[in-house]
Amino acid sequence: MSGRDSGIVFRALEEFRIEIPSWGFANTGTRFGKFVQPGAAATTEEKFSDAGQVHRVTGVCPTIALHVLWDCSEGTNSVPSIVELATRYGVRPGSINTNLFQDQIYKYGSFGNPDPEIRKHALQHTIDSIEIAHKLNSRDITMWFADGSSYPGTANIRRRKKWFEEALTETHSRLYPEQRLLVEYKPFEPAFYHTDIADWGMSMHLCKVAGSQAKVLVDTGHHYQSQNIEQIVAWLLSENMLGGFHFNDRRYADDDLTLGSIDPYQVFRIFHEILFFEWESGARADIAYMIDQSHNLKGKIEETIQTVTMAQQLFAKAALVDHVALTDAQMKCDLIRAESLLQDAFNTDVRRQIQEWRDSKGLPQDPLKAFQESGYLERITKERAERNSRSVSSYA
Ligand code: RM4
Ligand code: MN
Ligand code: MN
Repeated sequence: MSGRDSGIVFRALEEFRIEIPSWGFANTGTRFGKFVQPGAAATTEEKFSDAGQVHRVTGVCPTIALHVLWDCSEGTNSVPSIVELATRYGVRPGSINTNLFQDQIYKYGSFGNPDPEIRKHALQHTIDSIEIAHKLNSRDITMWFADGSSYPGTANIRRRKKWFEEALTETHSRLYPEQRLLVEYKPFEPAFYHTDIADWGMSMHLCKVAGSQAKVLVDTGHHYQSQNIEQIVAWLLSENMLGGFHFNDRRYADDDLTLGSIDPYQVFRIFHEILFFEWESGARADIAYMIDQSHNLKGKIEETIQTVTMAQQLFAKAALVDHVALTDAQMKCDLIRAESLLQDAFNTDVRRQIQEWRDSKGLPQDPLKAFQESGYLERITKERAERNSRSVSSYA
């Protein structure tokens, strides 16, 4: 690798950070049942502890995303204990995720529910989440809605849109000045006929109605098959409406597989659009990189480390694209040269430079190996196995 390229990889790694989800360490499954892992985390403390291990060996995951109902069961009263966990395990709370999909009252929706009392209840949960975020010094409040309908004719789509506009505007008015509201979209599931925020256009519309601190959150698994996600990213960037990502990979739908396990070139193309935009505009895009995966089968901590190191590699590769040459080739419609510039960058092996960067930071060259040799997994497996074996995994 040339000196120019090594320098670029180093600089890219200096700026790259990615947030890990607390729920990535807990037992998860499919709608047919949960698969229990003996070492899975069941408490917020265990999630912080596991996240701390990922940060310890990678050095690039200083924050953990929290899900309000799962991690802050006592609302704002949970704040002191979370602050304590953050200090103890060396990872700060990151984005705060509202939960408007789990409680029975949300069977027919939250912000889109025809019942004004339920809409009010959902709004109160959101306001509480903003307060929790503020007390934890978390900037981003992330909202994903399961709202929608499963049979034609059963919901008034336009009215529900209006209720969303109202509730998100109210939510936005409660934000603290430094906070952001990130609004996620998803085409289907759990609703199978219409979903209230089904795509980036709907999310962007609602964000624009709500106010300037609201931005779109792109979950890479939340698109139809073969949709061009990097084009969506480019459009959102040019509209200053891209707030962040939930990274994961997919083969069929919202599969929540390991990032880059199916289509690493797509993640590379997404990073390329961001870095190309930054080069062209001369400004850093204010984007939260987050992981949102469901580690059903592979060891959760190991899979998280695998994801983080893959993200680093793809980001570093994307940084290698020669923007001056690419612009020139694009303007001259030199298709072969333009495409080759992307392919050459993607095909560059950056692993050696990443190891050198880790070395320079006093981090293990091989984070996965360092974790596997640490004895941590054996220890938590011993500590948690008995309890986890008693956890309910079936719906019967
Ligand atoms: C959803 C969505 C949200 C996440 C939940 C658990 O599919 O991706 O971001 O909070 O799952
Ligand atoms: Mn998500
Ligand atoms: Mn999802």
